[in-house]
Amino acid sequence: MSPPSHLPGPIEVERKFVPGPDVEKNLCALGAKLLEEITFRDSYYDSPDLGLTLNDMWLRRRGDSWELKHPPQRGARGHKGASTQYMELTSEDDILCRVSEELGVPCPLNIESFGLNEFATFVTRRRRFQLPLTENSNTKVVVDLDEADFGFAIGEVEVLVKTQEEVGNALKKVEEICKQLGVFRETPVQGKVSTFLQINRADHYRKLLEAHVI
Ligand code: V4E
Repeated sequence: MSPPSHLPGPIEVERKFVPGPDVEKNLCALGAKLLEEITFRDSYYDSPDLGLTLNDMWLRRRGDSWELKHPPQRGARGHKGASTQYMELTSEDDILCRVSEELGVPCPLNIESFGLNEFATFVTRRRRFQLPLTENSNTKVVVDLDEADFGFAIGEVEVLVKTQEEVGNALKKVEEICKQLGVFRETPVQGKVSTFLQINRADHYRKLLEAHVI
């Protein structure tokens, strides 16, 4: 048997949900604890020909930090059914390398030098809950309840794993928690960025739909 393939960063396995009126009561019933309440601005960037997002690469500035979300396997999409799996790079050097590779340009000294355009910017108020570990499962599960400043609310259940081999179990876990919270749906739920684009940048949104990125 081949050894597990270790990756440079964790894989975020997530499932989004529409937060109904009972979600907080159900979180409480499952023993969830409020970990933090934070507010942050995300600004997303792409090249003029949309060379990042059309390949499912999401470069953002969250507060003062750069972050890049991309599918764990090259050429693949990060969404499978209604769940998603993305790796997140937070080191500026790693982001520079990955973005320059994707855009087919030499690696500049800093991200600003790519000359990218901001295509979405919004503020999110996030309440993050953590579910207790149980006797049967020591998987850490986090639930975020987000409210964006353009009048959009979304929830997500998230498990972080280190290897591709762990993704299958993580997918089962997020589904199970969505069911326990009474928010499970078979069909994908659109997130903040997609909704922002649908409202504000219909052309970009249409291109992403046509490329099966969203
Ligand atoms: C990956 C992605 C986008 C980037 C934003 O990712 P998202 O998880 O929606 O944002 P957020 O604020 O919850 O990030 P976190 O704090 O958890 O790191 S925009 C579109 N995608 C692709 C995508 C997709 N195709 N389908 C679904 C259901 N979600 C995202």
